Amino acid sequence: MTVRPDVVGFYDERTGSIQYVVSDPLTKDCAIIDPVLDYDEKSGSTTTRHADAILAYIEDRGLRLQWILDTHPHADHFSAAAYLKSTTGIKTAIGAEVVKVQALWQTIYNMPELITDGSQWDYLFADGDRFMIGNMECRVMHSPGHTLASITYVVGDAAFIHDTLFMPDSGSARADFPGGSPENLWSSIDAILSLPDDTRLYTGHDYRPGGREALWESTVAEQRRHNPHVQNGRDEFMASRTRRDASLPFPRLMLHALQVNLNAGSLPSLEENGTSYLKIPLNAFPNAAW
Ligand SMILES: N[C@@H](CCC(=O)N[C@@H](CS)C(=O)NCC(=O)O)C(=O)O
Ligand SMILES: [Fe+2]
Repeated sequence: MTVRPDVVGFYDERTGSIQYVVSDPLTKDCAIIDPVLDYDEKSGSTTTRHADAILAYIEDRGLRLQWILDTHPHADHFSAAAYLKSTTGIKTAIGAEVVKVQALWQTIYNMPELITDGSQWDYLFADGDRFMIGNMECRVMHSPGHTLASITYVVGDAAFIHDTLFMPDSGSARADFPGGSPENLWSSIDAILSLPDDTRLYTGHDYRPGGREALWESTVAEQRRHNPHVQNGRDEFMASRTRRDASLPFPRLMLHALQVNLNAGSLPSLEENGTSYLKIPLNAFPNAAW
C-alpha cells in the first residue's frame, strides 16, 4: 500500500514561497521543507515569524521534528534552516551539488571566507539517497536546471518538486541563474512527470496569477494535461524558457539571499560593532534585465 504522508503548506506572501511540514500520520515524526527567514531589504531587518509559526504548528499537533530540509539554495528569500537548527538542534540537509553553487558564488561575491565543502549542513543528499521520516522512506531525486543543486524529495505518494514546475497555470521555474540550465530543467521535469499519475506534487512557489488564491498542490496527471510548458516537447520548452528568462529581472533579493543561503541560512558574522552586513557585487551582471 502506498504511504500517504500528511502535508501542510505555509505560504509566504512576500516572496510567494511555500514552506512545508511533511509528517508520518502513524509515528508523528516530521520534516520541515524550505523554511523562510523573513527579511525586509528596505530596513535590513530579519524576523523569525514564519519559522516560529511552523514550530508552533509542530508543537500543537504533537509532531516530532526529525529533519530541516532545503530543496535548493534559494535565490529569492533567506532560508530559516540555521535558525531552526539553532533553536531545535535538529539536523539540516540540502543537495550535495550545493558545493558547486558555493564555489560559483564564492567567486562572484569575492568571499574567500565562504566555506565551499557543504559542511554548513549536517547531510548532503545525492541522487538516489534514501532516509526515513518516522516509518516513511524518503527518496532523493537530483533535479537540477533551476539551480545546479536542486533536489526533489519523494515521500510515499508526495513529491516536493520546488522550483521545477509551478502550478499548471504558472508553467515552470526559470533556468538562467548562474549554473542554471533549461536542458537540465527539462530532464528534471521529465523525471518528475514519470512518477505515478496520482503523485501529489508540491511546488516551491506560487505567484498567484491574475490575483487568484495561493495554490501549491497538483498531481502528475494534472501537470501533464494542463501545464503549457510540458505540452510541446523539449526543443520548444528550451526555446521558450530561454526567451522568457532573458526578459526576467533578477529576483529582488537574489544578491542578498545567496550569500546567506550558501551558508545554510546563517547571517554573516557580527562585526566588532555588533552588526552583521551583507555584501552586494556591483555591475557583476551587466546583461541582467532590469
Ligand atoms: N518577482 C520575484 C521573482 C522571483 C523569481 O525569479 N523566482 C524564480 C524562482 S526562485 C522563478 O522561477 N520565477 C519564475 C518567473 O518569474 O517566471 C522576485 O523578485 O523575488
Ligand atoms: Fe528558487
